[in-house]
Amino acid sequence: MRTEEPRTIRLKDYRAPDFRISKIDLDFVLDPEATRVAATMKVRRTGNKSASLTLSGEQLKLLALRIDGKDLPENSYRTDAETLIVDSVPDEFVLDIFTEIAPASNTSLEGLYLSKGIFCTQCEAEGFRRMTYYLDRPDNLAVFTTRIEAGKTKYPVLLSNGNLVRSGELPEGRHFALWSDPFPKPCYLFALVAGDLGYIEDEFATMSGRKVALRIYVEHGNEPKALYAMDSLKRAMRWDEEKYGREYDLDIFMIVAVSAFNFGAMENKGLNIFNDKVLLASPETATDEDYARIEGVVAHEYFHNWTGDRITCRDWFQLSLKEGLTVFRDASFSADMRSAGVKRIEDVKFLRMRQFQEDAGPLAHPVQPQSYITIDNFYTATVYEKGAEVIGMLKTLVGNDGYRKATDLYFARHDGQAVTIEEWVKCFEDACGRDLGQFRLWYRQAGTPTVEAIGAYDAGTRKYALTLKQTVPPTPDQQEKRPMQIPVRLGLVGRSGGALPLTLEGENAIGPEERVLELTGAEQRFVFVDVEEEPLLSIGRRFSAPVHFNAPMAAADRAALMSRDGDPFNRWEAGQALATDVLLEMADTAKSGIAPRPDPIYVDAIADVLAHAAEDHAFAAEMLVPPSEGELALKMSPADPVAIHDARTALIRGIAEKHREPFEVLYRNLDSGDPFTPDAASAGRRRLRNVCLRYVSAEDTDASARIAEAHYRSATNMTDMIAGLAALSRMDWPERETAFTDFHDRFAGDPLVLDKWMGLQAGSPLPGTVAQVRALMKHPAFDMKNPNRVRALVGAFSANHLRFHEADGTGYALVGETLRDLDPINPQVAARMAAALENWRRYDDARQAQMRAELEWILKRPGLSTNLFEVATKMLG
Ligand code: 0A1
Ligand code: ZN
Repeated sequence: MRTEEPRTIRLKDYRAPDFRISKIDLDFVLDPEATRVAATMKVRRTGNKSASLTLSGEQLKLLALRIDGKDLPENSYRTDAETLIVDSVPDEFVLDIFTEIAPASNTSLEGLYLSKGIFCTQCEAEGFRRMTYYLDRPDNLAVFTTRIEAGKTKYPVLLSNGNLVRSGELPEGRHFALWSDPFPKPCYLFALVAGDLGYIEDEFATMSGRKVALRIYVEHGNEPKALYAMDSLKRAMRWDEEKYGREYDLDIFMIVAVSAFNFGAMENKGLNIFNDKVLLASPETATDEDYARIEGVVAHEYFHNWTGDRITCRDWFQLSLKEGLTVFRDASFSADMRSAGVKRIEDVKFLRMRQFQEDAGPLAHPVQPQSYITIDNFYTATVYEKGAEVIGMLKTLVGNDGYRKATDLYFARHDGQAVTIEEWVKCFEDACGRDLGQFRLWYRQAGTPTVEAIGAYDAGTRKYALTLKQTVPPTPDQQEKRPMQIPVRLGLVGRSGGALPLTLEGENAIGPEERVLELTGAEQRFVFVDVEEEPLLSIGRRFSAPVHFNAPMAAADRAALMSRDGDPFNRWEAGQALATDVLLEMADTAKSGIAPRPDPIYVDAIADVLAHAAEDHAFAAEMLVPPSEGELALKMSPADPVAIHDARTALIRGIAEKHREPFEVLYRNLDSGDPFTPDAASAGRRRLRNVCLRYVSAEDTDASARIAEAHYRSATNMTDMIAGLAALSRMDWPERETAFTDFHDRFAGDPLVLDKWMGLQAGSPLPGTVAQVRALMKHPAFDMKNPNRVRALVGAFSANHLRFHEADGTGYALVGETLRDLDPINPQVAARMAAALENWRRYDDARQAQMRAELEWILKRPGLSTNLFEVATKMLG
């Protein structure tokens, strides 16, 4: 049990620092057990005359301190576990700090650590303080130079931010490199890499004609697997010039892929560091999903160069300033590279699964949080994905031209600064002449609003009156909520399928076929005139706001929208809404012990999807996948994992049975036999064929197992292999074992591929999955110290809705135990994985009690990290 309560940091307490460090020269003498760090800083007092200099530092051995070249006597400064305080310092001085650190025993992967023998750093959010004492806060911008010294054989490559100034040989087989970054930056963007790495190289000519060298460093042998990332990088660089007018600024841009990394990747200035999972790809080892992810993350980190690095955050409460905006930018890029409609569907699915769940539970917080214990816990779906939705709404409200004017103003006004979300919004007000007072609530109010839409048609007057009501639910710390400004994009669809013009009462000209209403009050009425027939309401097109759109509608009307809505996103949405209604009813039936049967309205509506599948493979694939078990659980109270699973399985079997022939024909015809290319069209074709596999093997009989095995055996790329294995993972037939063994033996040397093998087993609905996961935790490829391994196995298991919520509590025990074991090794990752339990109040009493017990047990652990303490306490709170 913790003895002292960790401190809560609040936005309202923000104060500018009393000192500024404008320049820092770092010198690293690398050694796995004892790295020496010498830091020389130019310090100037900018605030309170009598303030002591307080710097942050953790897990440091302080060797010496000098002010203006003179050693400081020990009685003139103090240190504790988190700070260094020096009293009575001059107004301007040079501070030298000499520290020693032990990268080899750093398992938290914050600060300087070793990943497979490669030195690398992770400084966001507060890792820099694990190398030296510093003003480790994003509002201190300094110019960095970095000298790195190490043994040449083991560490031939020495990298840091900026441009290489000099490098050379030293006695005793050692060498050095000196890097200089001319752009002032906060220390969270600092990076250092040293190791034996191979690389690929390319060049980019910027819009003003400057040549930029591009390098991606990987483990030797992996060079070809970095080519797709390089291609993505060049496309992202061009896109940012064309769409945002942003040009790259240094002479070189480098990416390094490492195997041990807490997140996806990191936007360090000029030296991005990537988790190898989101960088390496080849047709034999990566799925289409991996390719798309790599393209998106490479773009995301590159885009941070302007939205994050050149303009950074004043404090960590402004995190969404860079993250929400950069996610919005990478999503727009992916939409331009691939199918915009399908990308939007994928993003909304993710938002609903992760962010809506977070927003409805004990960890709910606004896009701009007001307090935290550790900022690491706020790299959340709310800050990232809801933050991106907020930017999307701004763009909808001010239009494309207004958006470009506002972002141009933002870059011009704030380049080189550490700013706030408020300053970002102000740019929109100034550039577009709008008052966004109410809009700001999107940053401050947590909780997912519900927009209820009731339409009434009067055939006599040919008017359609639409009443929109909004409610924002109470969330922890925020009981009272005010109405938000919600852009509602909508259309009216005629019974025969045509779009009806949207003319509001009082307008002279005939209105457009789609428009955006601004809902600002708790309830508002919009009257459309000259509506020639009773329309079907298509509301929330392209998901115009991160809300629950609630428009009651007959099943037959939803089925009509599924095939006729002019907006593809809402065709998909209508299908999801109908499937959800059908599945929830089936789950209710299943609960009472009766075999559930699907509503024929939905099953029949699938015929139209199949008939039009050739028009857009990827879109058809999305239309054919009913909401996941996890998504359904968010809509059922209490959620019943077994009933939900049985209902969904029965629905898929019902659809398969009804449309057997078209599924078989599609499945056969989509097999092109062409060699693999990662482009969107080929990926879409594979995706649809693999969804068809789900249906043609739906019965899970021995014949199904043979189909799935044949699919696996004939696959020529990882996407298809995984689809075959995923089908087999549901089936208790010998083919399953044979195929999994075959896969294991083929990829035994490739941890990233074995992760997929582990994940599929952890996601199996078969009984015995808990035991299987426990067995896999003893597999030689499993490593508690590598976050990718833990996420692939235990993370995948906690997303297995049926087996994680096993009635006997063994699933919870497995995850609870893992969290307790992982916490002392890597608290950041442990705290993130604890989100598996955030929903505990949504289940029946018995399951609630078991999950609660796991959380209580976590809190009793001696030496618990503040990371896990914060999330577990809030979950129980
Ligand atoms: N800024 C990175 C994400 C990131 C955040 C924290 C990290 O370590 C604690 C690492 C990476 C991004 O948005 O890509
Ligand atoms: Zn980011």
